Parts: sequence; structure tokens; C-alpha cells
Amino acid sequence: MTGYVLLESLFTATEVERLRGVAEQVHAEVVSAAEAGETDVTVWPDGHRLEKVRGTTIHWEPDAVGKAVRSLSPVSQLHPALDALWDEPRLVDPMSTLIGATAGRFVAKLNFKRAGVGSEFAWHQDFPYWYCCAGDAAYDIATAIVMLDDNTIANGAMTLIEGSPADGPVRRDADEPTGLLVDPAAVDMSRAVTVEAPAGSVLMFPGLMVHRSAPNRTATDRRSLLYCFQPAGRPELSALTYDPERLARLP
Ligand SMILES: O=C(O)CCC(=O)C(=O)O
Repeated sequence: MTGYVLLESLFTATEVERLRGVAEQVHAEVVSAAEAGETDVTVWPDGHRLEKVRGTTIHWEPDAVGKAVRSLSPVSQLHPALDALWDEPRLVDPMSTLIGATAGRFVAKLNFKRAGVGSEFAWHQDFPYWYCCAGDAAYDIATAIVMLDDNTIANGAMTLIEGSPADGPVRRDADEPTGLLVDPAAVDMSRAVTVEAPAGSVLMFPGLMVHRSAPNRTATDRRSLLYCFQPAGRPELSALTYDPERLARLP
């Protein structure tokens, strides 16, 4: 049991080209609003800078020379083509199978691993992030990553620990300031698999999947849409409050 599903080339080249255009349009609109100063800035304990603007949060690349966006979340409300993906049967049907219920919205994110500056996502499970907001409902949340560019080892394709969802919440790194990342010593590298796939492919996994991705050292961007689904009818992430004290209940 790998714990993940890879649907290669689920979206056509034409569909992917359109989604790339939408992603860049949304990026440009949000960044220009940020440059116009319409924001509310938070600096996380790890030094990462988050800026709220136009109903989304820009997570800036921590070390890029010049400013580069690492992610925008939530994002699907910013363009009808992104909103439509919540009802796309090619996503909803397999996600419903994965979570064992009709899949509804939790949150959608747009990740940019820009050429040369896209940084690492360290070992983590999405689960603690969701647990701080949704409590035990976080066990039922799973993510579908729509790859907008080819994913290769060189541009920081995702590495997953096969079967890790069955192990439950994994010990977190006590020396890491956010308290959200997995202790690298607790990662069973013998089960690591890096998922290379062409643009238009979709990778689905539950929130308990242990995963990371490496920096993008290539000359081209690697962009992804991440749609996090949960059983339909539950509150979306935007309606919940982040309570870091919940972390004390996790390993
Ligand atoms: O896009 C990636 O490479 C990693 C994404 C990820 O792990 C996340 O956003 O939680």
C-alpha cells in the first residue's frame, strides 16, 4: 500500500497551458496589490514572511535575491477557472475514493518553485497544519497536486515516504521553530520515492503522508496547484481559527 495515487497526464496540454496562464495572471494581480501596499504582514517563527492581500496570503521565498512568491493560499476564489476545479470530476471522483466520502472543499493553494530560487519544502505532514485548525477532522483531508510543469528530480519533484499515512502523526522536530515539521531522524528513507511526472499529471495523498521537495536548481519554473479536499459539508479552512496549542496533543 503506497498511500498515494498518481494520475499521469490527467489534464491535456491545452488545459495545462490555460491553467499556467491563469496562475501567472493571479500572481501578477496579487503581487501588484502587495506592491501597492494593500497588505497585512506576519513573520513566522522560522523567519518566513507572510503577507495577506486581496483575500489570499503570499508566502514569500525566504532566501531569494529580489522578491519571489513561494505560494498563494487560499487561491481558488481569485479566478473562475481555479474555482471550477473544485467540481472537476477527474479530481473529485478519485479524491472521493481516497477520503471515503464525497469530496468537498477545504483549501486550494498555488505553489511556485521559480527557476533557480524555488526553495526546499522540508520533511512534513500536512496533517499538523490542518489539525491546528480543524482538530480531528484533519484526519479526513487529502491533497491533489495538479502539476503545471513537468516534475523532475532537478526541479524539486515531490519525494514521498510510501505507506507513511498508515503510521499516523509522526514525531516532529523539537529544534525547528514552527513546531510543524517532521523530525528528519523519524523519516524512513528506505521507503522514499521521488515522483517524476509530466505536466498535467495529478498526485493525490492524505494529510498524513510524509513528504518533502527539493529546491528548483533548473532554469525553468515548476508551478503546482494544490487542492485539499475533505468530506463535503464541513467548514473550509478560511472559516476556521489556527490554534497552535493543539500541537501539544501530537507527537
Ligand atoms: O510543491 C511542493 O513541492 C511541495 C508542496 C508541499 O509540500 C506543501 O505545499 O505542503
